[in-house]
Amino acid sequence: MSGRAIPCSVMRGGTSKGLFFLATDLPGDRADRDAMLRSLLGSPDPRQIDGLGGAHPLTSKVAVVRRSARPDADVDYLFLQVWPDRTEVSGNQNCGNMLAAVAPFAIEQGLVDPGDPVTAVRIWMENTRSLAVARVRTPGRRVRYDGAARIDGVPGTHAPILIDFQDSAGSTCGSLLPTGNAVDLVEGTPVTCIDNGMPVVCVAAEALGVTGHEGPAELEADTELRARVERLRLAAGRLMNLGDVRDKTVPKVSLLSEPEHGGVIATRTFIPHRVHEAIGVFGAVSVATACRVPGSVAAGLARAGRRSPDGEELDIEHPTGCFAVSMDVTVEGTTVTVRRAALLRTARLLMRGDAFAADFPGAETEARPVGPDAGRATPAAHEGDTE
Ligand code: NQM
Repeated sequence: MSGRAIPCSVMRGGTSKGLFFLATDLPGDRADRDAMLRSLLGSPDPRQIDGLGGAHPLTSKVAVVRRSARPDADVDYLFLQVWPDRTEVSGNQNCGNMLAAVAPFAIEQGLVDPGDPVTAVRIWMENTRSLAVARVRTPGRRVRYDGAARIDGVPGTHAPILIDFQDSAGSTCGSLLPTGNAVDLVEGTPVTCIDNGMPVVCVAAEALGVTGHEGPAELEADTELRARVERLRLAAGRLMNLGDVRDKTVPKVSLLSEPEHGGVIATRTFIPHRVHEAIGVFGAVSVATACRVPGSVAAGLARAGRRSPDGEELDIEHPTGCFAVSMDVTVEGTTVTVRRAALLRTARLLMRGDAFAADFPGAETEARPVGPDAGRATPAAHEGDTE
C-alpha cells in the first residue's frame, strides 16, 4: 500500500463541492495538514488529475469540523481553499456554500444530537470568528437530503437548509465599510469596498467597459478586463486593511449592473481570478448590504426588494439565476447597521469513505491498514488552528 487513508466525506454545499473532514482525522501541524490536503485534492495542477479536486476553485474546497469548546456553538468549522493550480492552501476567507453542508456532516458524524423533525446547529466559523445557525431537516432523527427546495446553480430540488447570521459585518476587515467611505476612487474608478462576511469590491460593470450581463467564460477571456480588475483589487485590498492580496483569495470584485430578471441588482463576481458561475453566499450578503448603503456604487444601480416581516428580501442576480438574501438593515444618517441576514441553501452527501494522500511528509510512516479488518487510526490532535 502507498499513502495514507483518511476518513473523508465528499459533499455538495450550496453551489460548491468539497471534502469534509473531522479535525481529529487530520495532522495537527499546519504544514503537514496543508501538504496532505494538496495531495488529496491533486494540487498544484490545473486539472487536479491525481486528486479529488474538481479543477475549479468552487470544487477544490475543504471543510474541517470539530466539536466546539465554545458555550454558544455546537461545532467549529474551518474553511480551506485549496488552489487548483498553486501550492497555497488558504484560510483567509470563509465559504457560506460549504457551510451549508457542515450541519448535516456534524450530525451524521455524531458531533451533534439530532432533534425531530428539525435540528438547529450552531456553527462557529473559525475563518471569520463569527456564528451561524443552520436548520436541517431531521425527521425521525435522521438527516434528510431530499426535499422541495430549489437553489439556482444546482439542478433539481433538495431539503432546505436555512442559515442565519448575526454578526458578519466587518468580520474580516474590521468594519462594514473598511475604508470608512461609501465610495472610493481606486485606479480612477469609483468603487464601494464592503465586508459583510466577505470582503467585496463593488464596481459598476459599465465603468470597466462591459455590460455586466456577459457570461463567466466571456469575461474570463477578456485579458485586458482581467488585468484591470486585478489592479483594482490589489489597490482596494490595501485600503481594506488586507495588505498585499496578490496571493489571497480576498477581496472579491463584483461587477454590478441594473437587474434584468426582476431582481435587485445583477452581479458578475471575480473570486478573484475566475468568474463565479453564481455568487458566493457571503459575497451575495455583502453585495445585498452594499445596495442599502446610501451613496454606494451598488445603491445607484439597485432596485427595491420585497418587504417581509423580518426586513427585506433581496434577489441578487448572477450568471445562473438569483440568490435571495433576507436582511434587516437600518440606516441612520451615515451609520448602517446590519441586524441580521438569512438565506436558503441545500446540500447533499455524495460519498463517504477513505481518501488516499499519496505524497506528503509522513504519509508512509503514518499509514494505516486498508481492508475489511482495518481499524480507524488514532486521531491526531488538531487544536488552536484558527487561520
Ligand atoms: O462567499 C466562492 C462559493 C464561494 C464562497 C468564493 C462563498 C461565500 O461560492 O460565502 O460561498 O467567492 O470564493 O462557495
